Amino acid sequence: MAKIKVGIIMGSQSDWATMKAAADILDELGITYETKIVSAHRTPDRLWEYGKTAVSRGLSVIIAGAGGAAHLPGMMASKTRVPVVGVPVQTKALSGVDSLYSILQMPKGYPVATMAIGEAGAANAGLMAAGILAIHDTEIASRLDAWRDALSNSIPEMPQDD
Ligand code: RP5
Repeated sequence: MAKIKVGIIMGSQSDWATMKAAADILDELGITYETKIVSAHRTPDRLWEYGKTAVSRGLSVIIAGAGGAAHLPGMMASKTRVPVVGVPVQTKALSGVDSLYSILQMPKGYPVATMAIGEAGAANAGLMAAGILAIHDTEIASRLDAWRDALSNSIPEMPQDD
C-alpha cells in the first residue's frame, strides 16, 4: 500500500463540505492522504496524539481546516514540525473572517501557511501540499505541471455573452 503523505484534518464533520475540495485535488493528482476529525477544543488529546506521531508516521504535509475560534492549525503547528497548511472555514456569524484571523496571526516560531476562506482555500491547500511534495517527487511534479497547464488552457481569451 502507498505511504500516506498528507493528513487532512478538520475541527468538525461540518467542515468536511469545505475540506473535501482539498481531498478532491489530491485525488486528481494521485497523492495519498488520510482524513480525520480533530478538534482543538473538543478532542484535545486526539490533537496531541496526531501531532506527536505525524513525523514518525511519515506525513509530509498537514492540511488543517477549522471555523470560528479556529485554533486547530496553530495548535497542530505547535506540536509538529510537519508543515501545516491552514484553511479558514466560512462561518455563519462572521463569514469566516474570525476563522481567517484565528489561523493567520501566529506568533513567531510556529508558522501556519494560511489559505483563503472556504472552498477555494481548501483546494489551494491541496495544491500547496502537492507543490511541497513535488520538490522531491518528479511524478507528482509532472502531474501538478499538467494540472496547472490544463487550468491555464481552459481560460478563454475573449469574454462571451451568457
Ligand atoms: C469549529 O467549530 C469547527 O472547525 C467548525 O468549523 C465549527 C462549528 O462546528 P460544529 O458546531 O458544526 O461541529 O470547531
